[in-house]
Amino acid sequence: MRLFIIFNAFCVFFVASMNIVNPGPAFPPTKGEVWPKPQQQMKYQTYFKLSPSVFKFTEKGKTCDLLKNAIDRYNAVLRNTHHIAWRHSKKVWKHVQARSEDTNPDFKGTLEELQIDLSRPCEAYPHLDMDEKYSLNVSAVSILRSDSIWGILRGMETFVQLFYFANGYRDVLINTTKIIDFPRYTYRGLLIDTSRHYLSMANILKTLDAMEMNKMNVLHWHIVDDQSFPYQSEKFPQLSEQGAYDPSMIYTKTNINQIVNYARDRGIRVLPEFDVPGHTRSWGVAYPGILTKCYQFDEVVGLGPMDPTKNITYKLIGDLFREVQQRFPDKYFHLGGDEVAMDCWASNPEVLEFMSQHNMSSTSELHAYFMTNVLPLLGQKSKPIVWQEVFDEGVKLPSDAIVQVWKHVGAEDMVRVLAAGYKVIYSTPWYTNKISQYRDWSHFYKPEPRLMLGVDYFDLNDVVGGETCMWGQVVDDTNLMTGVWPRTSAMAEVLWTAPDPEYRYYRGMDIVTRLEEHACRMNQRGIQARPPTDAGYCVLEAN
Ligand code: CP6
Repeated sequence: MRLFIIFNAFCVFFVASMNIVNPGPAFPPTKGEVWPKPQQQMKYQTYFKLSPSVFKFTEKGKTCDLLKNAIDRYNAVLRNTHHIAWRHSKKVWKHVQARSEDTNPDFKGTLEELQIDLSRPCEAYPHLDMDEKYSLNVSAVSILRSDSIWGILRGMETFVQLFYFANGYRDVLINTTKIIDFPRYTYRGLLIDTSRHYLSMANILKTLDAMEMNKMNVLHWHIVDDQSFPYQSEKFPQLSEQGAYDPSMIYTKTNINQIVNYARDRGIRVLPEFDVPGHTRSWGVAYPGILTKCYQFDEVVGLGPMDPTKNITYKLIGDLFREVQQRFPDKYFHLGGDEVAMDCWASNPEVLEFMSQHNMSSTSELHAYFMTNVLPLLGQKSKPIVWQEVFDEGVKLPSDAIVQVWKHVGAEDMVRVLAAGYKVIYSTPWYTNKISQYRDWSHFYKPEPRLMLGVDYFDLNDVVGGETCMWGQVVDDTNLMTGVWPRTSAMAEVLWTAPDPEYRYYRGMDIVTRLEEHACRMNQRGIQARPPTDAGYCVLEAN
C-alpha cells in the first residue's frame, strides 16, 4: 500500500496534468464494435458462440471468384480469431476450471452459418460509382444481402468485426444484430509514394489488407517522382534500369498485376499516378532530352521539369501512358500536374522564345499549354485526375475530370473547383507528413468535406471523397504501417459514416474505445497499427 502511494505521488509529480493513473483492466475489453461505424445498427442482448468446426459461409445467390476468395479469406480471419482466444485462455486459465456460458439465458447457442445472398452478377473491377450497400442480420442462421459484390465484401468485413472475446478470452461471441450500411463518400483513398523510398510488395499488399479492414476503396499509387523511377516499362526499359534506386527496387508487370488483382479481390481500385511535368527528374536519368535545362547567368546549372517545347516529350508520355493503361484497369488516370518549378522554364532562353512565339505571357500559361497537350494522350480509355494546380492555372479540363485539392486550410479551393463544375477529391486535412505524438488520429477525425463547404448550392455528390496522402520522404518499409494506421482509420470512418459533428467532437470517449479495439484488431490481423492512446494493451497470440 505504501509503495502504491509512493508510486502514485511519483506520477503526480512528474505528470502534473495526470493526477490519477488507473490500472488497466485484467483483459483488454473487446465489444465487437465495427469500424467504420455502420449507418444503422441494432444490437440485442442475445448472443451466439463461434465454433470454427460448425460455422460456415454459404452462397445463396450469385457467386464468382471474388466471393469465393473472400470466403476463404474470412474463414481464415475467424479461425485466427478463435485461435487467439484459445491460446490466450489456455495461458491465463490453466489453473481455473472453465466456466460454461450455457447457463446464461441470453446465450442462444452456436452460430451456424452466414448465408450470402448476392442478387446481381459480379462486376469485373471496382469503380467510382460502385455500389457498396449491404444489409446484415446476425442470428443462429445469419443473412448478408447486397445487390453488389462490393456490398457483400463490405458486409463480410463488418460480420467478422462483430465478434468479441468474452470470459477471459475463453469464448468468441457475436450478438444478435441488424445492420443496414452504405458509404457516404464513394472515393475513400490512400496515396502511397514509392519514389522517395521503395516499398516492398509485401508491405503494399499488407496496406491493401488494412484498407479492406477500414472499408477504403482506392489505392492512389504515386509510383514515380523526382527521386526514383521504379515502374518497369516494356517500351522504355531504360527508365527503371537507370532511374530506379537499384535493379531489384522495381515493380514489374507481374508485380503490378498481383497488386491490381489483390486489390480487386478486396473491392479496392488501384489508381496510377504518373506526375507530369514536374516531379520528373528520375525520367531524365535515361532521357535527359525531355527535361528542361535550367540556367543561371547563361550557364546550364541542372535539369528541371519536362520540356514543354519538344515533341519528343509528348511522344514519350503518350507511348508510356498507353502501356500503363493496359496494366491498370481503372477508368481514371492521375496526371499529377503539381508543384512545377516554373522558374526553371523562365530561366531557359529557348523556352522563353517558344513562349513569345505562342503569345504566352507567363509560365502558368505554359503549364496550361503542356497539360492541354497531355490530356488527349489518355485517349478514350481513361478520365483524368489532376492536382489542383492544373485547375488553378485555368486549364480547360474534360467535364468528367476530377480535381484533387490539397492546398490551403479552409474550403475555398474546393468551392472554386465545384463552382467550375468539376468533381473534387479532398486531401488538405489528411496529409501524413506531420506526425504528432499524442493521439494524432484525432486531427484526422474532425474534417468532413461536404459539411466544411458551408453552402448548399452545389451538388454535394461532386465532392466524391477524400484521401490520406502518405508522402514517402521519411517513410519506408520500417514505418509505413505505423505512419498510416490507425490515423487513416479516422478518415475512413468520417468518409464512410460521416458521424454528425456533435458525435465527432463531444462523444470522444466512445470513439477512443472503439478505435482501441479496431487498432488491436488490425494488429491481430497482421497490421502494425500504432497504439491510439497513451496506455493499453492488445492480446496478440496469432501464429
Ligand atoms: N510530392 C509531390 C510531394 C508533395 C506534392 N507532390 C507534397 C507537397 C507538400 C507537402 C507534402 C507533399 N511531396 N509529387 C504535392 C501534391 Cl506538405
